[in-house]
Amino acid sequence: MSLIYVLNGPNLNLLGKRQPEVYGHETLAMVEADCRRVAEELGHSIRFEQSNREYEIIDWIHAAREEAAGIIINPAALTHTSIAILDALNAYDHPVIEVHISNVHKREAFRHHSYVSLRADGVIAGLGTEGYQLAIRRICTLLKS
Ligand code: CA2
Repeated sequence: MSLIYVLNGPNLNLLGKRQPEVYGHETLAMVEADCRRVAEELGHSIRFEQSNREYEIIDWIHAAREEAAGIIINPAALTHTSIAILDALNAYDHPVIEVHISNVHKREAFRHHSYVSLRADGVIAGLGTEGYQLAIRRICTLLKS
């Protein structure tokens, strides 16, 4: 059994509470429950975290170096700004999947660039919160091969 980290950036604690037309009706707690169920079905476990603080996300990526067989990350707005998160992920040796609930490419131009995509092994955008479950399935496939 491997541990997979699922990390979420700023404001994602508001999921399901505001802007359902963009981000859907599921809360982050529901996303966590879905991720846990899918990971357990596939014989793995998850650590699921959210923070509004960039340094905390960086600290979790550092902890993942020792503990996690893969990282799924929705860095939220830090996707478009954080070289520090990119640097932390570049020091991580296992699979990384970047997830966005909305289709960032259909939105404002400033959301079209992602620092994290320079490191990610795969990127999922616009599939709603289901993207998290698909990312877990993909990490599990990569762990088998
Ligand atoms: O589509 C995504 O998952 C994003 O990562 C979400 C970020 C946004 O800055 C990215 O460009 C795309 C925003 C997360 C804020 O989440 C909220 C959820 C509900 C209500 C308000 C904010």
